[in-house]
Amino acid sequence: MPTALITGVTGQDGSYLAELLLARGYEVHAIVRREAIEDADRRLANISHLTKSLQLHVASIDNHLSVYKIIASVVPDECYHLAAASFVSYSFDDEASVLQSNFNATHFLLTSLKELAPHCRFYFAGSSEMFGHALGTPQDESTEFNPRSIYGISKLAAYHLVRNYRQNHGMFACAGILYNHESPRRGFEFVTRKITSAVARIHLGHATTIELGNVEARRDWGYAPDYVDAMHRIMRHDVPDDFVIATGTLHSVRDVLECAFAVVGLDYRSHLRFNPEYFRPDEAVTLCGNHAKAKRLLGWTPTRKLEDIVDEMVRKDIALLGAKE
Ligand code: F7E
Repeated sequence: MPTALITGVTGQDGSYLAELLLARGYEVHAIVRREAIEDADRRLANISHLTKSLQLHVASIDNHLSVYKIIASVVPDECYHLAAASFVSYSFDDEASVLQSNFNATHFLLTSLKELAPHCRFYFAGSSEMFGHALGTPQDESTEFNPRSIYGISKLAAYHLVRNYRQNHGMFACAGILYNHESPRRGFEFVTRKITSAVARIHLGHATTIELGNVEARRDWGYAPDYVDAMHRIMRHDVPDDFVIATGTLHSVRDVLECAFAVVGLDYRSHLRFNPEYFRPDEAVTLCGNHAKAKRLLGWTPTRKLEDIVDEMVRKDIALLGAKE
């Protein structure tokens, strides 16, 4: 039975990945923070149905010694590094912590694996934000990186580290360059979930409005379970390599609003308020990915349209809120 180690298991992607690996016969270990264990109802919600099947290790991946000890005891065959400060902010307040957690943790994992489990395959969760002010569209694996946010810079720095471990240390280290991907397990701070949870509140009479930033902003939105499947395909490919995972289709935040409110028969225009606090000034360039390489070499294609993803999210949010009433 192969052994996998996941960081970021409590998040959207980590929880779907844990399900996928368990279903495929893996022994699955995961690193979780003490704070998550102490606030299990809220912070382990995405994996509450899996906790009996998972082997959880309580530690912070910001601590090199903790990471080293866990790798020494698990000796994984595959390591999926999904944990990250993942909210894209253009404020300078949290620069140090974003840089630190996104770069250092990747380094601690790679260096420990190199010493203790050099056979282990390593997956790094790269992001379309690494393309930033992209120099071409749609972007593919040969597009030059030009990050515009500290998040993008931190991911790009860690990505270069991953490539270095592959090229200079011979490790099976690879990266998925993932575009936005959504599901009912998405964090509430991201725009799709912010919208679908607001629709649920409005529908059930708990709220009347939603405040957003730029509703003309466009994104290449896919379905999180598809993207997790891509991660596994990347890891099972013959050679370590990097892949763009995207749908190649753009939609605006306004499209998401329209789809989400339509599920409950409402017109978003009666409920939308603009709040400049959520407006990101530096978004002139729209990112759209070309997944041709993943299709050709991994047989991967996206399976869901945005309207179906949003429909599932709204219905789940209504059920969740309804159950609390
Ligand atoms: O923003 C616009 C906002 O926060 C999407 C992460 O997974 O994908 C994600 O990052 C768009 C942006 O995701 C609001 O300006 C308008 O254009 O859902 P988001 P993101 O920043 O694209 C990338 C690929 C990652 O790697 C990240 O980890 O929506 N927008 N009004 C708003 N966004 C938010 N959050 N809130 C608003 O009120």
